[in-house]
Amino acid sequence: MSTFFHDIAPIAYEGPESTNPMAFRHYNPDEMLMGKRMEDHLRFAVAYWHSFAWEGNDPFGGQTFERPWHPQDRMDTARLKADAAFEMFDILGQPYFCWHDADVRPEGDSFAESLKNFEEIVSYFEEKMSTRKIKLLWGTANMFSHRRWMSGASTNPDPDVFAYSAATVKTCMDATLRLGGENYVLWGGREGYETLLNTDLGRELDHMGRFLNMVVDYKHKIGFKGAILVEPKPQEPSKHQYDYDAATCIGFLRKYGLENEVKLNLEQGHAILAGHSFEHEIATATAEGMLGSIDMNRNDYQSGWDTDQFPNNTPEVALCYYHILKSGGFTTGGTNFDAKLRRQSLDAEDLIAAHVGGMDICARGLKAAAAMMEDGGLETALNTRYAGWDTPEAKTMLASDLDTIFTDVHNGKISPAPKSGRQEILENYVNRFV
Ligand code: XUL
Ligand code: CO
Repeated sequence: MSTFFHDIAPIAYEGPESTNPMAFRHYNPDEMLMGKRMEDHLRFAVAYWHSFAWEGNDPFGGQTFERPWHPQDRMDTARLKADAAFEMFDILGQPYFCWHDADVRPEGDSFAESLKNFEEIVSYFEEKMSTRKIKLLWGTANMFSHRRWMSGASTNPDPDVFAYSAATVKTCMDATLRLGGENYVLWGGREGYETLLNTDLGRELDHMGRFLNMVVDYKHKIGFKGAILVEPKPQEPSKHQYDYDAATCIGFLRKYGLENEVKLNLEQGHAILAGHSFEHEIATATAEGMLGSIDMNRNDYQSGWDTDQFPNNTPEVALCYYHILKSGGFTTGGTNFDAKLRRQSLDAEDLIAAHVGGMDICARGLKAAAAMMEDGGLETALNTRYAGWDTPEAKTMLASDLDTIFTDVHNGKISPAPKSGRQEILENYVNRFV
């Protein structure tokens, strides 16, 4: 049995005055907000890949972490890794976790051997989950790390890779169903291109649409009741990713008839890479009823790449949860920490502290968001700003035509009077809560 975190006790809520770095100061699972437990609002998940599979490498250097489960190419170390993961889940007490197939099992010499390894670990998870409350938020397939995926998965110019991708996703959906997962995620790792000189963009998009339809058909075939989610990201690893942002994904889903079957898993860092704020992405998805889940992290604002840091900015997080609460909150989705330590943060304690801090920041943001919802100040300001549209005249105008509108404007019946957007007043309002 792993004792990777041997001297770290389960993290308890001690309240905002606590100075204990290994305690929650805001995350209090049973605290009621807007009639619902905090744990049920946030639905935290730990990401297996960043916390247990990533070894600390960056483009300039290799592994910095030395864990007892390294190297990760054997089944005994895969089990040790699972032991450490569940040990951390027990310490944090978060309700969910997430994985890619490649995070949890060693790659075999053949598809069949990789699958055998995977199924053995899924059984090991099943055993561990049977004595705990921890659940699977989502499973997904890593179709971007191995060299076979270098030109994409479902968008690969080689039909054999499309087939390998389809078979891989089938196995990951089966495992997600087996573990009672509440969602299945597809992030288009290398579904994009480097240069149009060698890329038939239209054909690749059609293949991706067909692939996603196969995924949805299979979901219904096996009776998976969870949600299928796609995760937008504008670049990295491909220079041009097809799932650029929420709006691009929504357009794609509509084109391929999937708008009622697939929702979005939105990630803070990906929003930043796309030149958006996280709340923009969330509001875009909720406006279409397509918000599924979120990957919570933070990108460095200077670096310009996907730094996947743990969240540490309460005002940003508060606005994200404000839009989530406004849309009615999560259903199958939750808050997955798609976040990794800095590569100098070597210790087991760093891994726990990172999650404790992230969970606390999200709890603080949620409390601020719930307070703003209950106060209703932003909603009142919004209603006031758009009040003109509630008048019978505006409704009639909207249902009329250019000629009629022209007449009313031309004869002076309609004459716009500019009004303040009150941005600073609203920013000051938000600052009262965060
Ligand atoms: C990559 C990313 C992935 C997905 C799952 O940037 O966010 O970890 O969340 O494949
Ligand atoms: Co992600």
